[in-house]
Amino acid sequence: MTADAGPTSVDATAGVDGTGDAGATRAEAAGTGGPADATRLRRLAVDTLDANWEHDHTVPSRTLYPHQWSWDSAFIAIGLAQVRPDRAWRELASLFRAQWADGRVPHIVFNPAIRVGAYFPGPEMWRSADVPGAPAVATSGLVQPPVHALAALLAYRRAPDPRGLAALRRLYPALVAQQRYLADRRDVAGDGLVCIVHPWESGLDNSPAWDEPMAAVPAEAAVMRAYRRHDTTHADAAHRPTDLDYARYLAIVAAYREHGYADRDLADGHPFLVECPLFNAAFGAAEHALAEIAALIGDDPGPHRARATRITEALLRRLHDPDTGTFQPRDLRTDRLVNARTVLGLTPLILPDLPTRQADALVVEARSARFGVARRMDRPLPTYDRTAPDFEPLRYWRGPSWLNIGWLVRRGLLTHGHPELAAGLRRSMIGLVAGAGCHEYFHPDTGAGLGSPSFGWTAALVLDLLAD
Ligand code: 2M8
Repeated sequence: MTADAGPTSVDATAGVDGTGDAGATRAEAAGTGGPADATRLRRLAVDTLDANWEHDHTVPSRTLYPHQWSWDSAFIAIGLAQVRPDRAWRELASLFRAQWADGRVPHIVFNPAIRVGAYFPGPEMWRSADVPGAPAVATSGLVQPPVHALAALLAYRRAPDPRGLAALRRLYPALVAQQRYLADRRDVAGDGLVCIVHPWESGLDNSPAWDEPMAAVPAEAAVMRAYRRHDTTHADAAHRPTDLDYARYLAIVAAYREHGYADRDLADGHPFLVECPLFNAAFGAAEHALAEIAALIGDDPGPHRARATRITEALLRRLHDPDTGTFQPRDLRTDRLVNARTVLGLTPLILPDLPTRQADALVVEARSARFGVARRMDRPLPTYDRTAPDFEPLRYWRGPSWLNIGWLVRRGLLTHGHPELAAGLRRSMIGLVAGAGCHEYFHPDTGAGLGSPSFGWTAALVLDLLAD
């Protein structure tokens, strides 16, 4: 049981389906009620964001994640833009203040006011202060999917005023530097795609997508006896990555840290090198967003459009699996595509220039029994093929439903002309929050809330969904 302060769940039975959709599922009915229901959900979401606000950023969760996380801040800014636009811009600005000289945006920015030991692994494990070019504040040395340019653009669209434009103008060079870091330093295979050097960089930490590459990382679960994991005191251990996962996470962190977080020669021995479809789809979507931001602030969108085209081409060339019609991560240490069919494979739908044939195949995959996207969804979108024998409905990114992923897939469905499926997914996601509150993730069969009960991006993205 988690112990976050803040609002608890809304009454799951209170929603009445105002659209008259006979046969709507319980979760859908709870979320598609009339205006009173939407008002209550909005209140819950705003209260959650307010409770998690911490001087210049929003913590994902007061207990489990008491610092600032990179892609969380991006999703959170999208929701904040609607209700507290000033905070949306402060959220992004504080994250980018911690950008390293090489352009990397660290995946965690540690709040020095939080007691040592409140999160594991903390600053003592990362030792960013030892690295030239790291900011004054302690950070991790990893990155997360670059959804920030898209977030900044969408935040501006929700609050298109002169302050927003000024904020966009200030952020633009930092967003460009973030992309340049990824393009110049992380293209380990020289194929135009970004390589992630740790599963934490994917954001889907223990996804079955990483089982094959992680199996090659030498580590023993017993190593964890020397440490105190903080997550399992706030969340059920059965819902979290295992000790063996953590032993491997730490081994990969140590390897990168000992290398001074330098990205040259990674191919010679770094233990985890993977090209992830979601990370690279975000990388391409960022160039599309930067093109629009450039146009808004009077800069040249052309180079961004050209880069976006090249990224989509590289994704098609390197990560598209013609046998399944979906996108799969590529393990650069074996140069093979990973087999597990996870929701990562659907996310290139967010690329507007994905060709129709491949986009259609992704929609077929999304509608299959594996993921169950439908006009009327009877269960939430899972993060992993629900027909797989190792599908785990409770364990973090190995099955449960997450709002940020559903939000991205819905965006992709809208982009590629599937408004009815997008509407079904939207209703299902709103229904999850109406039924269980702003939880971190949800049981993919029952919709029960799991993880932190007061989670930042769930609150922010439900606000965004309600506004559409
Ligand atoms: C989770 O990851 C952190 C490590 O970065 C953790 O488990 O401690 C993931 O869900 C990640 O996607 C997310 O950004 C982070 C904070 O919400 O938590």
